[in-house]
Amino acid sequence: MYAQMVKATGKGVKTREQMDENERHFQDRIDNDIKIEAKDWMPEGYRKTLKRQISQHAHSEIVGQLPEGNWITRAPTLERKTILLAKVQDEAGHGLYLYCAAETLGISRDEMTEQLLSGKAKYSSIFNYPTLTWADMGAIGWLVDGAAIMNQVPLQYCSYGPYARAMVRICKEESFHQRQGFDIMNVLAKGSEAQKAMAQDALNRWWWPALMMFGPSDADSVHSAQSFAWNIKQNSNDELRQKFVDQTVPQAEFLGLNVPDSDLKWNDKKNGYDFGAINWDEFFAVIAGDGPCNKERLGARQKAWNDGAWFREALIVNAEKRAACKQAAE
Ligand code: FAQ
Repeated sequence: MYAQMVKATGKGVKTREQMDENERHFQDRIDNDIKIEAKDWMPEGYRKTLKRQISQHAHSEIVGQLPEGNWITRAPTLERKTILLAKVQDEAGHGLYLYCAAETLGISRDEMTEQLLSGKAKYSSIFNYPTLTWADMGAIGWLVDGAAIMNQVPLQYCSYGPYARAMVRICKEESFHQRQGFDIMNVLAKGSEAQKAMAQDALNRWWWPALMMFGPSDADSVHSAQSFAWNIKQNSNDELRQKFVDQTVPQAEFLGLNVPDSDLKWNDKKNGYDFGAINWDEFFAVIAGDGPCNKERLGARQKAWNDGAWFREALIVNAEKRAACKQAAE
């Protein structure tokens, strides 16, 4: 229903009359909530959009390990260390499910990696900010995983089966991540003055980048109209951002921390918060490669790729030897 609504108005989205027979049949399946599977016919644009979004999502999970990975050796207790280690491992798992989902569309892991390392493929803007204190582990779990869940819950119901199914487990794990982050913030916010100040400082630094995670404003979102029509997206960037603000502000109040936005105000009429202007210049600079840590993040991924070259070669040689042995035995 929603898809049809947007389809009629979306820029560049074909009307029913402009579609050929295959496209009409495909759209009927989408509109009837029938999942599209890897071997089904699909418009090239649908395949391309999904390859782009799923691979960028996978890259975000993998690059997203880096800011928190930095803190595994510095976690304040053994318990916090094991929790953080498990979380960072979960993110690696999410990346792998997502790479597998993207592969079903006909793109290889090597191609996706090449696109990440060459800068052709994006990853989430949020991971280009530094993690300066332990409170950043709290802020990332609470705000970044919180924003990720807000965006990913609807993706469980998106039209592409492999992506939707990957999201189910990912969302469950993100929920644990969000809670552990909130728990870190809660302990710090209820701790000494210095700990509370550390929590406030982390909130100050992560709040606005977390709001940017939802993507450009609806007016500037180039892919939304078509993604609505194909039921890849079910909520707009601004809708999800608003939901996130409405959900998170009361949590900050519970923690006794101040959201760093002097324009933040409850609006009875819309039953939600009004909030200040986002610095879109900063967002576009970060996604163009000019954030505080872009070079460091890509440098780390490049190093991991180079360091793993001997292992990839060994795997190929091993596979060839095994195949030769099998052939000789036949
Ligand atoms: N960062 O037309 P739209 C996580 C790009 S997972 C960078 O609105 P769309 C877990 C966009 O790609 C976080 N680039 O695009 C975790 C496009 O450029 P392109 C990742 C962004 O696709 C937690 C251009 O701007 N989640 O955090 C961003 O319809 C903690 C125009 O934008 C996902 O990827 C951004 N924030 O909507 C891990 C979810 N926003 O490709 C470790 C799946 C937009 O044409 C620790 N993705 N761009 O060159 C989505 O839902 C969508 O792709 C959106 C963007 C909503 C992100």
